[in-house]
Amino acid sequence: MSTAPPALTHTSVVVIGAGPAGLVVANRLRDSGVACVLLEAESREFIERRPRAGFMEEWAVRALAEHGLADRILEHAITQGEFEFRFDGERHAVRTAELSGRRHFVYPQPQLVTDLLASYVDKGAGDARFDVRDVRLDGIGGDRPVVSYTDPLTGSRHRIACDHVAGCDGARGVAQAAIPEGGVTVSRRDDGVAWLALLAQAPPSADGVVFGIHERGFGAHMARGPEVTRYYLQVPSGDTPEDWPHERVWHELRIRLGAAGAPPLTEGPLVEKVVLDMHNYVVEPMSYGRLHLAGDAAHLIAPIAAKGMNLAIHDALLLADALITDGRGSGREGRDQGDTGRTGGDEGGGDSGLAGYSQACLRRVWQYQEFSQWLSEVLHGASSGDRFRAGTSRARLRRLLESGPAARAFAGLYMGEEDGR
Ligand code: RFL
Repeated sequence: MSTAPPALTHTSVVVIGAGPAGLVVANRLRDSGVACVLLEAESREFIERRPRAGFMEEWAVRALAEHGLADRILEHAITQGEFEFRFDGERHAVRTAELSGRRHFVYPQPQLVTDLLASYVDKGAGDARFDVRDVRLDGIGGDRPVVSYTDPLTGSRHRIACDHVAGCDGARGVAQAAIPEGGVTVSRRDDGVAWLALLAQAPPSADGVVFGIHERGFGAHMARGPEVTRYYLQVPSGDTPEDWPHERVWHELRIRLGAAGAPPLTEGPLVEKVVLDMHNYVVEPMSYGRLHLAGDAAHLIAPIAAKGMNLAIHDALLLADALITDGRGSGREGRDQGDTGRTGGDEGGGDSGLAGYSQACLRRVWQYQEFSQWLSEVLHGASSGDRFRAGTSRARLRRLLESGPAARAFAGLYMGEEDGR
């Protein structure tokens, strides 16, 4: 990368955000010869360490593998095919692999980001710019958008004209906010609870996932690796991590995850402690003019059913395909010189791939949002303080433990269907 690029450069696609969504889009475009520039607000070192998701659905791993992006996952990830509910002091195994024919891959998100960066930047010599400041989008409703940013080293402003912008900058990015009032509809739902998300430097105390359902609140255990375990504790909205010192966390986890015959929890230092407000939103449509949102920028889903990263990958694969088709259709493959751009400013993308992008993603998005809401009620009903909700959520739980068809339907959704049903 030149240290002094001209004031206005041109590319086919500017990808904003180097999370799973942006990195999958950038890798696919680079591999298909579509010119793109990837802009990331944080440093490479930071995003390679930021802890988040851990579960990948099998279809997502297979889809990445088809594009040569899953070698390390297939080599290193462990797979899981069952989990446990604990309530009333008893343990109930749910054999999700047996019920659905699919497994979860346990692969930490920072590791996936590291792999995708290595593939795009180191192996593919893709154009990625880190630590960029004040990213701005202009002209997204027209046919030649411009993305500008400030270079952190020189302080100078750069402008990139492009055919399309992939807005992959997560829930707090600038892409969604750049859409003018009324351009899209945002539907929101607040689960009304908060979770304390914890990473413990301690070996797992069970083989995989344990969901503890308790009238004091929900608690969870998720094996992440031989020395690291993720835990969650439902906490009152408004609580801060400081309200939850080490002793209080472990005391509460022991109560909520306790059951006859369960091995004791192995304690360890809490290396991450964040409070998550469990809320959800969906932006419809996911495209506005030449801006196409993907991942958390387009839809946030509380990590109740571990769906967010999987949806981000799904969007990214579809968006990349549509952008590649668009690039081929208009003969712009590999173009890095500007022209006057297309005419006709096709709102939402005039080409069939891009025109269908939003609808193709939203089907899976709404399926996963619905499943997450359903599971949220199962997990939080007991502690709602409402006897009626506690009763109905217990009935849901019993049904899925006692009825074969209900268990199979649940496992299919929990593990993620190939076609997003
Ligand atoms: P990301 O990962 O947030 O990446 C967005 C990137 O954009 C950058 N950015 C900007 N760049 C340039 N200019 C700007 N103005 C920018 N503003 C932001 C950010 O620095 C970042 O690098 O979004 P993406 O790619 O859409 O991926 C979404 C996933 O990260 C998210 O859905 C998951 O982490 C959710 N999630 C889980 N999903 C799963 O599928 N399985 C899980 O097991 C799972 N566990 C979790 C989770 C999320 C969690 N938290 C922290 C909310 C567990 C937790 C605790």
